[in-house]
Order: sequence, then structure tokens, then C-alpha cells
Amino acid sequence: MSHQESLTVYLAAFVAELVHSGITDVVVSPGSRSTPIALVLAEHPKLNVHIHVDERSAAFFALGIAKMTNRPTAILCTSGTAAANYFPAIVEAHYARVPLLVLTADRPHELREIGAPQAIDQIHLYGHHVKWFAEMAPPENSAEMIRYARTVCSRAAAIAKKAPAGPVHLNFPLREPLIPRLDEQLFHLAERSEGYVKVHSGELIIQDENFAYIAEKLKGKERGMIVCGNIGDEKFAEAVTRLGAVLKYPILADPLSQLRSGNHNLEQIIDTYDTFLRNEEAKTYLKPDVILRFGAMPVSKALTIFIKENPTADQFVIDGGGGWRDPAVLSTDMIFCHETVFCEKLLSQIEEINSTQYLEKWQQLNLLTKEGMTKVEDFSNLSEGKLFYQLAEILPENAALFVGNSMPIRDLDSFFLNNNKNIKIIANRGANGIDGTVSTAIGAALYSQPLYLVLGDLTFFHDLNGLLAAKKFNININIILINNNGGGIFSFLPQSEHPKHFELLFGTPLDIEFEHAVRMFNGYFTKITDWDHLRTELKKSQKISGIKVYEVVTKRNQNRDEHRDFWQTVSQEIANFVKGENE
Ligand SMILES: Cc1ncc(C[n+]2csc(CCOP(=O)(O)OP(=O)(O)O)c2C)c(N)n1
Ligand SMILES: [Mg+2]
Repeated sequence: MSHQESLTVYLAAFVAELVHSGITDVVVSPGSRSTPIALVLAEHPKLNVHIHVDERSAAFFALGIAKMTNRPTAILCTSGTAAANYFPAIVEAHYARVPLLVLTADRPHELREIGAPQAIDQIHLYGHHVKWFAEMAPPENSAEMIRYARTVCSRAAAIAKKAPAGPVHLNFPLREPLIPRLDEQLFHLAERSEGYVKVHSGELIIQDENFAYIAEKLKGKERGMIVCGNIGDEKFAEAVTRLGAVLKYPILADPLSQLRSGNHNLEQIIDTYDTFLRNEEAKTYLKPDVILRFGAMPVSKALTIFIKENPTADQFVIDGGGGWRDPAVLSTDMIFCHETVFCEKLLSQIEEINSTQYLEKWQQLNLLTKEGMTKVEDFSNLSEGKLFYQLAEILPENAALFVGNSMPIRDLDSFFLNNNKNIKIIANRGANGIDGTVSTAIGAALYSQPLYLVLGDLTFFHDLNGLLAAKKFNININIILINNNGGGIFSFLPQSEHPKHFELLFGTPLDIEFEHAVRMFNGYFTKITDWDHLRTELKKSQKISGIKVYEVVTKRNQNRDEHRDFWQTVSQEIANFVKGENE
């Protein structure tokens, strides 16, 4: 067989196996070396192939698809810096546990390290940020090599999916000529109704005796709290709220835990802890003996500090991905068990706790803080905290809300309260970057509508290129751009006390008119004047397709002062309440 036929049959077998492995979406960036894989992908009738010119945005776009579908999403690019541009999204996928299949084309071995054009060292390019790296064998058409190509593909997809999910990198050395033969006969050779290897994989589970040990440790422990960070499993909310109900433990729900919105029991969900755990009296009043922690570390710094300040509490960290999420280094028991299964199995072993005293303390402070939160109404008209306070009411049911890093995720944590609207909250909290947010949100919007993205001006600027995907693929996205002309978060940090270099180094105002950029992508742009305007615009948004940007202009200093005044006033009320209770 000719080189061309080998190239075709080998790659067609690989791609057929991609489909057998459950992959539906591939994001391809143009290039020469990747030509044969791109052509074979495009030829497959069951794959959605999305073309994205900018590899950095392309990889984040794929990340968004994978986040929403929980299926590995493949990305393909040519050799050289194209592959390096995937790096930020791979890092995010690694830490956020999102399955990605990274396919990079490369020069064949004889063209490496000899000054050939567009050749960089792609071996282990992403280091420890991928779960597995394989340098593929050059294409060959033999029964063994076809089986090999299919097996590596199946294995790579299975590794990407297996908890903790994450990225896998396959590097393809490809020789010229790079044009495959797309005639049906060769494709037929590669097809098979079944994949070559089916991978059977299960959840991590602990033994009955481990459950008995945990149940024994929890026996009679009334002052216990449950902390939930980002968890992907949809069944978790039901399971953990049932566990909480039997133990009478408050459930501190990070916005990414998906526990703040939905049809499960919201009674024990505490959603304003980020505000009241800033208060010393409250922290003493609420000291726990036991902490059960699920998922990623929560966004709230106040909560993290509270956990650190209770080093003598028994702390159980339950991680279905077998990771080690314990930045305070205070866990007493690290439990490698699927989170939902853990709750369900533990329920059958524990004795019910009858006292609701400790739970009521949390509920009272939560209620008091919520009452205090109506003060947000007094914030200046277009304020950042007030935006999230109102969004819970404005957004339609079953919407997806993607939040950018920096202040948006923090304000969401503080001001977006429990509701029954089943709003899915998404963010890139693996590595907390301000890069790739627009692309990730647009990728997510492909599989979840309607989607609202709230992000800061620097974050928007960072990934303006990402907007092209929404235009090209007709994806509807509603973007609420909080434009405080710079990095508002830094006004809350100690460097804000040093005005000399502050604006230059941290404030970093962009002084640009985003409207032009949005119009360049045929987007709809409007500057919001007040909340009624936003409400009307968002209602109208469902009738406009494509990119819609609603710019909310705020002032950094004013925003900081309002937050501080708010925290101080609520804190005072909390302190008075606790003093009254302790008397
Ligand atoms: C890729 C990347 N670069 C830099 C940072 C550091 N950083 C964190 S927040 C921030 C400012 C973000 O500004 P903006 O998006 O306008 O949000 P705001 O702070 O105003 O809420 C920066 C530069 C980061 N997290 N990620
Ligand atoms: Mg900003």
C-alpha cells in the first residue's frame, strides 16, 4: 500500500474509535501538518467539527463544551507554537478536572532538532498537566498498527474521563505528503460496528468497615457542618441534603456546588456565610467539632479562614477523584469515595442527631444576614454587588450563569442567594485565570441555553478573539460586562494602600470602547442605564440571536467603599445578635 493509503487507513481507524469512545465534538485549528487528521475528522458523519483559528480560544471553547457535556472534547492543531497556545486551557482542564483529548500534529522524527521550520519540542509539552502523554507511532497500514491506533484512542478517551477527569495529549508525527485519500473504500476498511476495546471503569468506593468507622466518629457530634465546593454530579444535591437532614448539619454551599439553586431541599443550605464569617463573634459562636467537606475548595476566603481557625475539628475530606484537596493541611480523614455514593451509603449507617441547636444558630445568622442584605438596595444605582443580588430574580428558570474570575465570582458568592430556578453556575476555577473566559462560556452555550456570562472588563479584553466562535457558529450568548475600567479586585488588596504605583501596576485601566469590538463580530451592544433597563434588555435578549453585550459601567473606588460599608454594617448587627444570644 502507498504512503497515502497508510496515512488514510491509520487515521481513519483512529477517528472511528474517537466516535466509538463517545466523542461528539472536535475543535480544529487550521494548519498544514495536521491536514490529514483534519480531513479525516471532517469526513466523519458523526462528528461535530468546529473550526477556530485562535488555538488559545479554541482550547477554551472545547473546555466549555466538555464542561457542559461531561464528554471528552477533542482539539486538533498543527505543530509549533499552535500547540503551545493550548497550554492555558489544558492547565485549567487539569485543575478543574475536565476531560480533553489534545491532538497535536508534529514533524516526523527525522525532522526534529535540525532547524526544520515550525518544529518545536512537543514531547511532554504540557508536563504534568496532562494525565497521559503518548507519542503516536507514524501511520502504517497493518492489522497490528490499526489495532494500535484504535487502542491508544480508546485508552486516551477512557483516561480523560476517569475520575479525576482531565486532559490527555497525543502527539502525531506525520510525514509528507499530507493528503489522505478520502475514497469510501479506505474509510470502510477503518470502520467497524464496535470499537476494538471497551473500557469498563467504576466509581471509587470505600469499604463497609470504613463507613462504620466514620459513623462511629460522627456519633453524637452535634456541632458539625458540611462544606460543598464544585461538584459535577447532578445527583449529589439530593444525596447531601438528605445526609444533612439526618445529621442536622448546616450545608455551606459554594455557588459552584450547584446547591444554591434547584428543586432539592434548600432549608439547610447556608448561602451568606461569606458575609457573616467575617465577624469574630459569629466565628466563636459557630465553632464546629466536625467538618465534612466535598468537592473543590470554596471560593470564599472568609470560609477558608474559618476552616483554618478550627484545627481541632475532625475534618473529613471526601474526594471521588482521589485527589488531595486540603490547602489548610487540616484533614483528619481523607476519603477517596464517589461523593454521592458516600452520602447514600453513610445514610444507612449513621444514627440520627436530634438536636437542631447548632443548625439553628447557622440558620439564624444566615437569615439575619439576608435581612441585612436588603441594604444592597441602597448601593449606588449600577453597583457590582447589587447586580448579582438582582440576577437571581431577573434570570429565567434553567438558565446557565457563567461567571468570570476576579470580583464577579466573589460577588456572586456573596450576593447570589438560594432560589428554586435551577440555575446552573459555571466558572473556570481550576486555576482562576482571567484568560479564555469568553471562549469557555461560548463553548458551554453550545450545549446550554440560555446562557448568561458576567465578567470584568480585563477578563473580556483578554479573550475578545473568542467572540468569533459565537458569530461563526450562531451561538446565542448574553454577556453582562462589568466595566470598572481596570482590575477592581486590587482595590480590596493591601497594595491599594500604596497609591504611588497603584494605577500603573494594578488598576491598569484600558480606556477602550468595547462597543467597536462587539460590533466587529456583528454583536448587539448596549450600555445599561439602570436596573429596569437591564431587566427589559434581558427580556428582549431572547429574541435577538448571536452575541449580545450589556455593559454595566461602575467605579472601582465606589464599589470598594460600598462593599466595606456593607460588611461593616452587617457585621455589627451580627455581633449584637450573638452578644444577645450569649447573655
Ligand atoms: C491569565 C491571568 N492573568 C492575570 C491574572 C491576575 N488577575 C486576577 S484578577 C485581575 C483583574 C481582573 O480585572 P477585571 O476582569 O476587570 O475584573 P475586576 O477585578 O474589575 O472585577 C488580574 C489581572 C489572572 N488571574 N489570570
Ligand atoms: Mg474590571
